Parts: sequence; structure tokens; C-alpha cells
Amino acid sequence: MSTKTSMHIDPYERNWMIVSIVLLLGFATAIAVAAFAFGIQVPSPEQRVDPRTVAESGPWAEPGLRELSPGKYEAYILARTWLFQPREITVPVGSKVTFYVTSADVQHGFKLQNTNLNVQVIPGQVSKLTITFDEPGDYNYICTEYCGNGHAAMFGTVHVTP
Ligand SMILES: [Cu+2]
Repeated sequence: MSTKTSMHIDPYERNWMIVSIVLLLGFATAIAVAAFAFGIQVPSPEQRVDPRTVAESGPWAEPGLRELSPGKYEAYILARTWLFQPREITVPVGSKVTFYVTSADVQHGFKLQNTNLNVQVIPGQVSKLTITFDEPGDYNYICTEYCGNGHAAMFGTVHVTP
């Protein structure tokens, strides 16, 4: 009679356990490389504001485009049911634009079509995104979070002129 007490594991099961552990290590490595080698971070609020008063004073009282230096802009966008203020901005091609987006009421979304800009717009928080427009054209920004009856009509446009 054997005194061996180790548990018998079927070879198939053992192999799949090894595959799962290797996958988990691979995912953990990918997260570590993304975070530390490429500096990719989970988006965090740039700033906190009071949604009840954000439209009364400060930069979102007069939302729109500010030119910081030639080719460098800030765009303050206020989302509210059911429109974006401003509805349109115009910049020349090659411009680097930093968007500061916040909401005066409920939760909205801000997605700039044909780009990788896409962020939640949460009342009380400011979402910050930067993009360089290398191609001329019209880029619509749309609300991507259902915010009520007028949601589907909630959009604006960035005109990038040659
Ligand atoms: Cu909305």
C-alpha cells in the first residue's frame, strides 16, 4: 500500500490550470507595462466643480475656445440637457486642443467622432482630453450617455480648416 498522499490531477486539468496561470501572469505583465513603461492611467477627474453654479462663473460661464499660443487652444465645453455649449468651434489644421468638459445637470458623454476622444461627463467633475487635429474636416462631438428626451439631438461640431 502506497503512503503517497499527493492529490491526483488529471493531465488535461493540470494543463488548463497551467494555461490559466500563464494567462493571468500575462495580463498582469501587460497592465504593469502599460502603467509604468507607457504611462497609461485610468482617467481621473481633472478638477471638481459645483454643477449648480458652474455655468454662473468661471470658464464655463462663457464656454468656448481660448487660444493659448499659435496653434494651441483650450476648449471649455458645457454639457446640459440637451445641448453642448458651444455648439461649434473652429480651429486650423495642426492645432492642439485641450478640451475641458463638465456638466451643469445630469451625466452626459462626450465623444469626438473619427478620433479616439471619448469620455464620461459627470456633474461635479471636469474631464480633460487633448488632441492634435492633423486632418481638416468636420468632427462631430456627440453625447454618448442617455440623458433624456433630447439626447439624440445633443451634438456639436469641431471645424478643422485647412
Ligand atoms: Cu447628454
